[in-house]
Amino acid sequence: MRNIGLVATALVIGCFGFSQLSSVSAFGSYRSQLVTQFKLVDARVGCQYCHVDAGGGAPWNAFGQRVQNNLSGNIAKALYDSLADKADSDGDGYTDMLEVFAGSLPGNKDSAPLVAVKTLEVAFEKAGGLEQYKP
Ligand SMILES: [Ca+2]
Repeated sequence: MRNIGLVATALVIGCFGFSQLSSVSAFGSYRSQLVTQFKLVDARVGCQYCHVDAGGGAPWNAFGQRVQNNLSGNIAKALYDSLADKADSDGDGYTDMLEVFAGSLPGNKDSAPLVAVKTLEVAFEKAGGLEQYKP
């Protein structure tokens, strides 16, 4: 009897572990797409690019909410559409596309580019503008 209980417990833990792994993998693929599509430095991109907490999960920051609102099954399109909105999600004076280009966080008002908006806009357009982030 005791062995049956152990086997059942192992199965429950195994299934739970598997579902957690699947969940992590899905979010990991979103992160990979973000890093690749936005030409970011992989090691510098944490969960707080889109989430409020460093560990991810709910809640999402203003930029993460924008991506969620644009998500209809295709993360690459949702990421592009979020920049094409030309919004300043965190209200720090820089549009999300300029923040992505500069390497600051588009959903965190405490993270902003160190150069003036006009200077950054010129460099952004010279580098290819919004088209450089098209999937
Ligand atoms: Ca910001």
